[in-house]
Amino acid sequence: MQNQLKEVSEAYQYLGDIKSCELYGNGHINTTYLMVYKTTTGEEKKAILQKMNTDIFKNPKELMENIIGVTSYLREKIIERGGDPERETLHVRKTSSGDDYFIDSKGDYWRVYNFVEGATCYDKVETEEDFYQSALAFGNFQSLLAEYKAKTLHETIPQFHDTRKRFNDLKKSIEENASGRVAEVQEEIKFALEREKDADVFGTLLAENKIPLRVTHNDTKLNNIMIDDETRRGICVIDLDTVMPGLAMNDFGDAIRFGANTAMEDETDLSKVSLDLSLFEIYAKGFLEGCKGSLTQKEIELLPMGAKMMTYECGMRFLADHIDGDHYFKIHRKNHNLDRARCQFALVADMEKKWDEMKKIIERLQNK
Ligand code: ADP
Ligand code: GN1
Ligand code: MG
Repeated sequence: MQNQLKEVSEAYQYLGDIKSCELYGNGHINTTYLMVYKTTTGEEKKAILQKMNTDIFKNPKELMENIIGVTSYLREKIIERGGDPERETLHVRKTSSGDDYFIDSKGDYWRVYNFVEGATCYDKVETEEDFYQSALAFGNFQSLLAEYKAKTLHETIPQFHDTRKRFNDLKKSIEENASGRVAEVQEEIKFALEREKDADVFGTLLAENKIPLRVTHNDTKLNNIMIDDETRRGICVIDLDTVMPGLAMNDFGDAIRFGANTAMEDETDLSKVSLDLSLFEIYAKGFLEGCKGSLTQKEIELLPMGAKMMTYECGMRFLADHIDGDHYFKIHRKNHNLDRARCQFALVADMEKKWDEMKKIIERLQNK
């Protein structure tokens, strides 16, 4: 690994003298490093170095084309509005030879981003205001990209939020039972299979043209947004690997799944897991404001379903990965994916209990 990092740092040597490169952040997919370097003028600077996960993103060239396209577009919009593009969007740093990424001698793909200074990614909501600001920012991200040419975007992970596909994938994992764990997770399997009809809700509405495809982020958890340490605004949306055509309700829903849970995503004490209705309302308000009136009545009405759908889908993905033997999400302890799946399903169950209240909150906001 040291040799590999040395080779990569040489590819970016023009940035300056690399002082350190340490693992960083809590993402489940890429391998992220904080790189500290000294510029030729002696200034100490930071950058984010990432080894892209090419098992998951099978076409890193297309993935980087998406990211360059989206970040260049956002950059112009931010400049038009008098903002600071270095802090308000990701910016891919080129290699010494002018490429957007580096392929090392092992065939691994690397990229470097500007480090967003003076801002923090949170793994748990600390204040309601922060959560509201993150909702505004994710809503705004969607409205900023409303006119982006969706056709130019590659599908970086096919059928990423096709819940029916995720359901079928889970069934396949159960049949294959690669890790021999199926017998131990019967209760979780039952929970997922019992809700099969939910898996088709959005797919059916899409097929009937009742909801639109938009350019969405598709991975809107709280630690994919940077909150400015001073202004407390959601300053920069990060983790753009899954920006592609998707559903507004899913961007809303994934943020609720992660941020409006009273517990962490991998909490093992399920009595701590529940939907915080007050956070649900605050996020819905911020998201609608950020989307600036662009959502249809149907989309707004379906926001509670987005929250339930993303939680159910994510639970199935964690469970399938546990059954497969933990190849997709990074794990940090035994049964980590199972703990995550249980937690998602406990949250789904709580949403089902609070369903009428969730719907009433959205109706109230809709009629304001
Ligand atoms: P993953 O796909 O694995 O989730 P991310 O792109 O979300 O990877 O990065 C993982 C973490 O690294 C983020 O949650 C954040 O804490 C940190 N991070 C990523 N990009 C930046 C950046 N440009 N500036 C500061 N921190 C960043
Ligand atoms: C992954 O990359 P990260 O950690 O921000 C995953 C999301 C899941 C999330 C669950 C590309 O997000 O879809 O909702 O974990 N990203 C990918 O925490 O699969
Ligand atoms: Mg991330």
